[in-house]
Amino acid sequence: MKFCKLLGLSYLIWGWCLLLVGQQNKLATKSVNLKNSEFVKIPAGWFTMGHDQRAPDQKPSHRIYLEAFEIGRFEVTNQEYYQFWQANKSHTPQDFPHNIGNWPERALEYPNQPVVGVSWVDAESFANWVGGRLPTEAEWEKAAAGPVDRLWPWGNNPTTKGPIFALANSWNGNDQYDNGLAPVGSYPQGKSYYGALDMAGNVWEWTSDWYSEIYYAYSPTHNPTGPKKGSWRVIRGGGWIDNINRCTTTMRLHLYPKLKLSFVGFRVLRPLSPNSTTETEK
Ligand SMILES: [Ca+2]
Ligand SMILES: [Ca+2]
Repeated sequence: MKFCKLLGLSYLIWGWCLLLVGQQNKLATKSVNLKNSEFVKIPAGWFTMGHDQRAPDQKPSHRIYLEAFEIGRFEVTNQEYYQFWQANKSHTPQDFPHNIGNWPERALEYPNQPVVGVSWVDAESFANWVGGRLPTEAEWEKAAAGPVDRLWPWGNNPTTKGPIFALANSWNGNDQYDNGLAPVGSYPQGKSYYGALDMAGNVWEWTSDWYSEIYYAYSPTHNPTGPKKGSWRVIRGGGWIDNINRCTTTMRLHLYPKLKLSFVGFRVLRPLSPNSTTETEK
């Protein structure tokens, strides 16, 4: 626990150094083209959230029922965010001249890398602009772990050694993208039960929930949306700066929503009709 808090504090200090508070202007309503094929469907049904052998804020593991939804197969890319940024003239990502690059130059040079340096508000605004929203913690975890309770999106072993077997972009992962971002979808063998990619590693992903370390003790069983208020928003999945053991489906970290960091991005969720197929037991 102390180790986790220290890591969280170091992220926080680093984050404040990189902080940019964006101007929030009223957004245009034009939509960007996101293909249906870039979303994966998650049927309504139950899954197990949390993990009794991991950090205290992941306990207790508990059964959760979610209505059907679809979630981005990929993390939102520079190319997609660039359209939003151009249309709205606001929500400008942070510059990282020493590694990731400056905006918008990096969007044009690396269109398929995940957008980073975006605040929670930037992420939620983009998601709304394309007709969606950020996933809740529960939705994110179900999309990553599936109904089969995987600790990593692909299974219960962290990885197989060697670059051609890499399943995620993590720190010192021998995954061909050490110390930086990988284009989204670079590890197809690391896909989740439902087919979502990079749910472990590459970038941490904003969720819509406020953070509470004791939330799992009193969470509702159906469609939980997190505490009603808080100071930090939850990020999930680990990133390129994290060891693979931190890139699990149950790992929780929290950040001030205005922070714009080089290892935090997001993906978009869209609700599905209640008539969508219910999960069958597997
Ligand atoms: Ca790496
Ligand atoms: Ca990710």
